[in-house]
Amino acid sequence: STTQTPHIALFPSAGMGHLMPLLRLSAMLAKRNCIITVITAHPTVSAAESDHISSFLHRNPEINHLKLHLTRGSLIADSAAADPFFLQFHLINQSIHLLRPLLSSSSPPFSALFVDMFLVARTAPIAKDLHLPVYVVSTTSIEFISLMAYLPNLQLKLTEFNNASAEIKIPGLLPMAMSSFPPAFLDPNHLFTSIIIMNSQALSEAEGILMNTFEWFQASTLDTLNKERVMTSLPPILPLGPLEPYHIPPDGDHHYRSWLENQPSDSVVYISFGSRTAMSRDQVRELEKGLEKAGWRFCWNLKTSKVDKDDSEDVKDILSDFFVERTMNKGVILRGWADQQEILAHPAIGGFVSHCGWNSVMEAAWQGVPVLAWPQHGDQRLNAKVVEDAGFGLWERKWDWGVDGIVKGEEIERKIVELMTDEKLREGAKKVREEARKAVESGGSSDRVIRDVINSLTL
Ligand code: BUP
Repeated sequence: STTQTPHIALFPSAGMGHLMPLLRLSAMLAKRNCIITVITAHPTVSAAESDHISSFLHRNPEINHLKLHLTRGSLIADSAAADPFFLQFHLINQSIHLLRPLLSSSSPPFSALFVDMFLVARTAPIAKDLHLPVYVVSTTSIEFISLMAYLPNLQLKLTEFNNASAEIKIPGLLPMAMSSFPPAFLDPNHLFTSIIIMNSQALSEAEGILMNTFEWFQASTLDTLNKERVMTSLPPILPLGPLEPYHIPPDGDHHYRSWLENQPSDSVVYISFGSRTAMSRDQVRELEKGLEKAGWRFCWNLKTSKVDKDDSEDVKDILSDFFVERTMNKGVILRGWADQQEILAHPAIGGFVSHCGWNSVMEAAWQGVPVLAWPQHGDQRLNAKVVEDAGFGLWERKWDWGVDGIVKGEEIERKIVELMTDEKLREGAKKVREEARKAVESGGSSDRVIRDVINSLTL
């Protein structure tokens, strides 16, 4: 057989947490001489997504782009109330027949489809029909993918488990507390749950799951799942992370960059709850108190709505006057999109208060920044556990998901001080960084996985 350059179609779903990892993977594959076409659904939910797609393509002119124009078909009954990102997953799936012409008319022809985990069920049959191998791109942890894959089995017995202290045993993983599950999983009619159930059953259609993690980071879990094949519904898990971050210079005035330049090393706490978590006003007040009392410098990525287009309020209307006055020289507040990986890479950053979206976890690992885990929803509790187990994070379980209501300023103060002063944690984070870099360098475990995947497409 002749060796040829593979042409790979990458198809992300909705939200920055799904878009960024697929674009990172696209850039990595393009560097390794694959021909890359990114397929994106339009219109996007957030301005961050459309802006980012444009800048990314502008900076990577060798990457091709195809648009899938969503048809506003039949909306589901409670669409007004539904999470706009879940609704978008649903809309993309409804318009999925538009994918076939995009996949079949390309020149050179495609060699494979790499698709987001939330789109595999509807795209795999199309790809198979066109004789294209499918790889799933995971945007979450192994733990959450495994839970997804196992969810159809659990659904049958959910009433039995309807008890927060119960533990669930998923083959190949340590027992998980029922409280780690997204509460939506208890409701099979929830849009998020139904999307996950549909896609989890199709995971086995894929040649493998490309996972943003690395061998050293989760060695024993990978071993059990891949070697002992305890979960038949999962194809091989292919750890090729941390996905290499790229830098896109932000437009406009970003005073945080010059501010960071003037701070001593390891002196600043970076706070972010990701691209789609809006914090309540009461919780913002307590976080203000905690930050002020803790006394460390801070860089706070503040979001007050789920979709960025709605983030129109002025910082002055969100934060209290007292806080702004008293901490003026101590910190910066970020509004709008910032380059998080660039912030985490800055030597001034000494700790990260994070919701533990999986991309954020991997970025913290890549940069060796200790994490204070404060999961909010979805996969984040399971991710927080991974951070804690890997020895570079603290996790106060009773804070999660408002279990005890609003977390008080004094508690936040105590944990931030711990985060910034715990030497063991800092050492742990350095070690994780070191191993992460080893994994992606030439001959490292993740480098070998990428090579193998590319090779499998050139034969
Ligand atoms: Br906010 C923000 N700049 O201002 P996660 C986020 N990011 O670069 P999420 C920025 O978006 P899901 C900002 O570095 C990460 O790569 C951040 O993904 C970047 O959380 C990504 O961390 C966010 O996985 O997504 O957004 O909650 O819901 O899919 O977990």
